[in-house]
Amino acid sequence: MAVEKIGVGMIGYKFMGKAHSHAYKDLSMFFPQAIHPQMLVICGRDETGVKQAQEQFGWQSCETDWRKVIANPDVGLIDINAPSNVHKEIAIEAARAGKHVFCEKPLALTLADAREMLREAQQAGIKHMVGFNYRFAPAVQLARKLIAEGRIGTIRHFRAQFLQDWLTDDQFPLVWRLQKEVAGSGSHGDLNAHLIDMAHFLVGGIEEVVGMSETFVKERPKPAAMSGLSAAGAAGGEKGEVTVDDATLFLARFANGALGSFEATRFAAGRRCANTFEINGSLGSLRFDFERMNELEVYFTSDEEDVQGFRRVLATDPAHAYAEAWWPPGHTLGYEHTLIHEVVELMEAISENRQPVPNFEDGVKCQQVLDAVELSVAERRWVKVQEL
Ligand code: SOE
Repeated sequence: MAVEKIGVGMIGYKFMGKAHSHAYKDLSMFFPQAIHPQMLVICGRDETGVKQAQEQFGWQSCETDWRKVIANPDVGLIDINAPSNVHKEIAIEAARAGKHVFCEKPLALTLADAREMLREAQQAGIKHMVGFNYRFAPAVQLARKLIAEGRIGTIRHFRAQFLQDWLTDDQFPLVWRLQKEVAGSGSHGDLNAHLIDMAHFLVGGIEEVVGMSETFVKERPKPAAMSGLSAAGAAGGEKGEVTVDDATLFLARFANGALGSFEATRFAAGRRCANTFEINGSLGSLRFDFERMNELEVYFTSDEEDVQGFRRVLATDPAHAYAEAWWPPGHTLGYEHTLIHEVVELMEAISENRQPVPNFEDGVKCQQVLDAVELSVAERRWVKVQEL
């Protein structure tokens, strides 16, 4: 049977644009049965920048007007990885045109916007996906399987951190990620969003939260040009206000009785992408650290007393998710593979005519917790997620 194809139009071409492009490019080599994405058109506002990305990433053409990408009859899937403030408008227009949508996280700037995106996507009957890529690390899939099989018993604690350090220099420029009207929030929407999704995936729904937040450096040099995480472009001289959080911490109570703690910061000197969780259950514990993403640390109370302790499982054997598509056991995977697995899920969902997971519903659930924490910070109180 001939493998199906789908034309992709991608809006955005920086860090995530490169990561998504790489996923579309490699997918068919390792997952030949999945629908083959055709990299038709990449879109960005800066003509020179997007042209360069087109050539470097391997797209057939480039465009500066996203509406033309949506209108292209050969495009069946719109991939949105531009800054968060444009997600909503593009996603809704794509859905109305009957195109499937793969949108980066956080889904929107606010819960109201995220709900509108979900509503429109459902009305249009398209497939929709949100980019919580860390779910797709085989070690995280293993954690989910062990929990589902009851191997660590009743979950008592979920303890998660996403620590970065790219803002420790107070001369780092005021990039779009530090502007509320473009990014929605700072470390909260960028990093806690991943932790919240991980908590939903592994533990379940969150009932109530209480949080605290800080912006340590309140003004930064305006960049010469918009840049992503790169410090290049600092113009020197004029400063502007940082309007998002540098760090946001919160506590949570899960519907199943478990307790959670979450910490997101861009000020953890020495921590580059320390996305970690530890889960303690009545029969054991699990620990994951993205910087060692092929490993899951496991502890089982049922082990003989004289050998009890955490042990390291390398999630690269045929028993582990996605492993057979890749290399022989022990040949490890990297960040980019989480994005390839994400796209595999999207392609399988399209061919099986079901919604991919995580989809806009998961994006809305995440946004609900994000907004509940912001309300808690503003009003200095516990907030029930259902209030929103
Ligand atoms: C920057 O803080 C960032 O690239 C996030 O935007 C990503 O979602 C996360 O995966 C890594 O850090």
